[in-house]
Amino acid sequence: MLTIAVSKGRIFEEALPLLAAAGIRPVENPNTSRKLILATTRDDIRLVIIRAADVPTFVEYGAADLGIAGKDVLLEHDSAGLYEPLDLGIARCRLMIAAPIDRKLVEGRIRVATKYVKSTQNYFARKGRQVEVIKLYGSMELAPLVGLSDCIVDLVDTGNTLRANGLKPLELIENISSRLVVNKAAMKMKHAAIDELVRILEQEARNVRTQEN
Ligand code: PRT
Ligand code: MG
Repeated sequence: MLTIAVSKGRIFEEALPLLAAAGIRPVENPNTSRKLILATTRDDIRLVIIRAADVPTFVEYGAADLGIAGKDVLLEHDSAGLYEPLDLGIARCRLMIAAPIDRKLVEGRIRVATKYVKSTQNYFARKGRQVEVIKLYGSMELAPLVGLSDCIVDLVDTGNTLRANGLKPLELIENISSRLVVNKAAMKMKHAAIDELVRILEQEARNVRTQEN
């Protein structure tokens, strides 16, 4: 039995066609079912439905053999305990610095509000810039509007959320997409099954990319 950890919402939706290529179709819809363990049309594969930020933890500890997680989440997690064999190319967005339209980023020490503390610290450290990082769990866009911070670091897709709050993107930190992650022990113990799945997902992710271009 292989257990795959996924989060509801955009990752689940975009992973469905990839999983279907491997014959994996959940027998229930996690958006309507309250079940956290979903059987699939393959009796050797089940899905566990967890919060996006918890996927690396479940996989690292072997509670799931595989998982699908955003690169943003993986960058915040110490991923020494995981293999990351595949970029699935789904749930794409950009990790960016953003600030109010009418404000320039001042020289010197600035305050940055974000959920992505590690990525933010690493980015500004690479630039040799002193910043004070303020950890938030959501609604980052609000922080510069009420004087909590000078700017934010957040994920941007269409840019609508920034625009709606009078913010503009300033700098790209990282292009983000979702990755397949694998538990290190499972990779050894269940090598044949995992290897086969990785190959199919890789091929299907490539097909999707070709269709897009
Ligand atoms: O929502 P929940 O609190 O349960 O957890 P989560 O926010 O971690 O999960 P979810 O499902 O919202 O996001 C899962 C993953 O999708 C993230 O880890 C990213 O890798 C990826 N992803 C892709 C995104 C976006 N695009 C995205 N646009 N995650 C979040 N957003 C948010 C962003 O934070 C901002 O609030 O959408 C808003 C910006 O979108 P635009 O289109 O207005 O620019
Ligand atoms: Mg969300």
